[in-house]
Formats: sequence, C-alpha cells, structure tokens
Amino acid sequence: SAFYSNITVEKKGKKNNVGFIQLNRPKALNALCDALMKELQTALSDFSKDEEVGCVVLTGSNKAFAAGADIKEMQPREFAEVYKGDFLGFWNSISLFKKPIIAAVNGYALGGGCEIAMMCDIIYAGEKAKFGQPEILLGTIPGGGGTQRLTQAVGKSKAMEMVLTGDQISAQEALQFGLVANVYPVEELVDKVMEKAEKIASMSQIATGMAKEAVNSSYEMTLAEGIHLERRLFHSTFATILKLAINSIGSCNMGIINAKL
Ligand code: CO8
Repeated sequence: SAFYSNITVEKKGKKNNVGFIQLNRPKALNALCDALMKELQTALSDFSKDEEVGCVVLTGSNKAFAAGADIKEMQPREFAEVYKGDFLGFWNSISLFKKPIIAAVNGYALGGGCEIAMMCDIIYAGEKAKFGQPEILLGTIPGGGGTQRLTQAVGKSKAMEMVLTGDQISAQEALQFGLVANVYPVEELVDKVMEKAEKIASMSQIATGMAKEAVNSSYEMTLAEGIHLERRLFHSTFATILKLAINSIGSCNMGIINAKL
C-alpha cells in the first residue's frame, strides 16, 4: 500500500477475503490526524466495493491502537472553525460501513482511539490494552461518540466514571463490563481475530450485512420497530437462501455457501 502513509492496507486470510487495516503512525502512537482518518475512510470505501472482502479487521501496534485525536493538530483550532467544518463529523462514516468490521486493540485506545474501536462491530483486546476517554483532562469532552457508545457498552456508572475522571480501564475490566468480546495474549491477538474474521467472511455477505443492520438497529429503534425490521430482513433472506439451496443440491454442507450472496 504505497499509496498510504499513515496506515497499511492488505487483503488477508486463506481465501483473501479479510480486509486488514493497520494504523501505522508510530511516532505519534497512531494519533488520529486528519490525513490518517482520510486514508482510513478511503481504505474502507475500497473494501466496501471489493466483492471478495466479507469482513474487515482494524488494528494498531502492540503499544497503541490509537492514542486519540491528534492533540497537536487540534490545539490551534477555534470554535468557528470546528463548528463550521463539523470537526470529527466525518469520523462517523466508520459506523456506517456496511460489512462486519472488527477492532483488534493492543495497547492504548484513548479518546478518539476508543471511539473508533467502539464504531466497529466487535472489539477484541490484547491483555495489555487500555481503554479510556481522557478528554476531561484536557478540559473538553468526547466528540466522536464516546459519551453515547461507551454508555451503551458499559452502562451509566462506569461510563460516567471514565468520562468524568479520564481514568483508563484494563482489558480485563473492559471484558467484565462488556466493552470487548474477548481478551487474548498480546502476541496472539491478531491471529485470533483473523480466525473470527475469516469465519465471518465465509458466511453469506447478504446475511452478515443484514445481521449487522438488525443488531445495530437495536440502538436506534423501539423494540417493536426493531423486531419488525428483523423479521422483514429475515423474510428477505428467503430470496437468497433459495439460490444457496440450489447451489448445494446433494449436500447439506453449509461450507458450500457462496459468500457473495
Ligand atoms: N496526539 C498527538 N500526539 C500524540 C498523542 C495524541 N493524542 N498521543 C501521543 N502522542 C505523541 C507524543 O506527543 C509523543 O510524540 P513526541 O515524541 O514527538 O513528543 C509520542 O506520541 C509518544 O508519546 P509519549 O512519549 O507520551 O509516550 P508514553 O508511552 O510516555 O505515553 C500515553 C503514552 C500515556 C498514551 C501518552 O502519549 C498520552 O497520554 N497521550 C495522549 C492521550 C490523550 O489525551 N489523547 C487525546 C484524547 S482527546 C481526543 O481524542 C479528542 C478531543 C481532544 C481535544 C483536544 C483539544 C486541544
């Protein structure tokens, strides 16, 4: 990926069906400067168009997933500029990505780093990972969804504690509070996450897309609306399941699923 200077982008997995993005700005602990975020957006947009890719993994280094928004870049900015330019608004595009996306977090996931991880569908952590929203220590508050997604993930008391004190939590605490789906030894994290990603990527892309849409709708809709949407999406999979059944005549082995359907 010669095209990128703040991230590396490749396709991985035995079937080359996992989009793999590594934040790679080591001199600033992957602080999320504008250039990095634009590259991330471009890479995701390419993966969304790539039919082979059924799942994306987003990771950083062993020391830092990302140490937050770029403080040096933000320092000179003033109200009029950030308001008129809707600063951080475009970050939310990560949460609108249609394919499953998994964050593999080793080291620091602070401020914007924690927020980007929470925009992903699943977070897995390495044993030394640290999550925090330290904005309050700088006299500001989270601006990339932290007050909302963290509260939904860990509940009000823990979220308030983190947002009001800036204190970090460990990988084990993140697991206990439901922020992450599992914790692995640092050196094994990426391999373990790749196993999950390859498994997801081997499923019907229509089904994983709909499953993701249905789960995410639980944050946006009433229970009745969400259940209605789920049932309609479920019904609509009968259009693709039929084709899969024809494809798999003579076999009940689901491995034969065409991941593009
Ligand atoms: N932005 C820019 N550069 C950073 C950032 C960052 N968020 N984090 C680390 N760096 C840089 C350091 O400046 C340093 O660069 P240099 O060597 O050129 O000075 C390099 O990365 C290595 O960092 P450290 O030497 O500090 O490494 P340590 O291992 O000693 O410490 C820490 C690691 C604890 C993660 C420490 O770097 C740290 O506390 N970083 C900042 C964490 C933070 O507060 N993040 C910002 C959260 S706020 C946010 O995301 C959105 C709202 C912000 C509004 C700000 C308005 C001005």
